[in-house]
Amino acid sequence: MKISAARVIVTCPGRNFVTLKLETDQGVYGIGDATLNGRELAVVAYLQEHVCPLLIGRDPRRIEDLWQYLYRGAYWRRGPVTMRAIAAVDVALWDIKAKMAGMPLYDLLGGKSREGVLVYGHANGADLGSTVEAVGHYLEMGYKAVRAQSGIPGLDLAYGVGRGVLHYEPADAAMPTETRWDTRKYLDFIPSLFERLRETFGAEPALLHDVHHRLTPIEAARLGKSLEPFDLFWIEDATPAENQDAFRLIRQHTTTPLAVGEIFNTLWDAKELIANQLIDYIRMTVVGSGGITHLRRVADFAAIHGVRTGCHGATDLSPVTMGAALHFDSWVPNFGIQEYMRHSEETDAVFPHSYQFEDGYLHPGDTAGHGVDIDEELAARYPYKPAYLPVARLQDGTMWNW
Ligand code: GCO
Ligand code: MG
Repeated sequence: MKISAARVIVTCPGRNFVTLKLETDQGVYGIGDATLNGRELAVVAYLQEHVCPLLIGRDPRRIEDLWQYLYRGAYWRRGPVTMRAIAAVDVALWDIKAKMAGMPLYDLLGGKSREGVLVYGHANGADLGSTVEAVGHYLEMGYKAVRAQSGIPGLDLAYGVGRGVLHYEPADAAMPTETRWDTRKYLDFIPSLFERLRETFGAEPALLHDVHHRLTPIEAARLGKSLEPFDLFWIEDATPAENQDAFRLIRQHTTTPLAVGEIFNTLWDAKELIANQLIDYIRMTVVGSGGITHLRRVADFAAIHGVRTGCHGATDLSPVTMGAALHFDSWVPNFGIQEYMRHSEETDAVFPHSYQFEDGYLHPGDTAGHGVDIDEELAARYPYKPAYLPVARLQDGTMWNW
């Protein structure tokens, strides 16, 4: 059996997605997501110029060997561009293998460990009142876990606050939108939001919050401490994690669970965090971290240190990643939760899929493979459109972390 074609498909049904399609001489094909939000064409070039030519004629059944070939063989390891390219190949190969076996991917991984995949939705509002309303809306839809982000009094354009009720799309401009940040205003406001959410909705719903790398370790420690009475499921990306040791300080001060990892690319980015039990949830997912082959290694390493998974699932992760992640989530023994930011109708039409939401859980479906396809004719109607993520500056203009 041989790979006969490797094609990169770029489409923008409301936002940009990069998809790799691998065809074989036996008719069966597989697809993988390679989207890197705001830097999409770097991965397109990496794949088209440097990876696709290497794949033609190779045996698609040798997933592990191909992974090692692309990782070790490039000499230049790791990083968001390389690991997304490898992930796209890997996910497409797992798709092919599962289709050949006539099994849903979760069966090939070891079978289901649970009946459904617990997901959290994104509630946001321009102020406290509208955020409370938005959380109520998600609970009415059946969600059991909701992430709450709100506009901060005195600040325009807070992270995570969208323009519609169900859809939040940060990569919204041809040049990066400039936002302003003020840590004190934020730290003063956020506990009152979660206090109100608990008063309104009681103890039952799981509540989450994304700090989006904005705080220093000691500020993050203070936030975690001040949120303890409201029993959060997690706070995410409380401080940047290039220095993994930074989490030690946060951990010493608070029992609020910590999640991190959506921008990590390999186990090495998380090794100290996991081995020292400085976090509770690892947020890496298939597209950012070298595909299923690498992610399951991360999960196994996390399992022996009592860390659970919480895969990233924002809209810039295409339905192909969502499908593959749901098979992974269905199998992985140390599953925690899955993020689920709904895609637009246009995106869902370009990527027909078998996964479904029901009563707070997502189900991957029983189609052979990962259960997500691409309608290439429809995809061709939405040409690539440059779109950047915003940037953040402090009130005096100093560059900060968005
Ligand atoms: C999340 C993320 C996203 C990112 C986005 C960047 O937790 O879902 O923080 O909102 O900002 O994926 O491309
Ligand atoms: Mg996040």
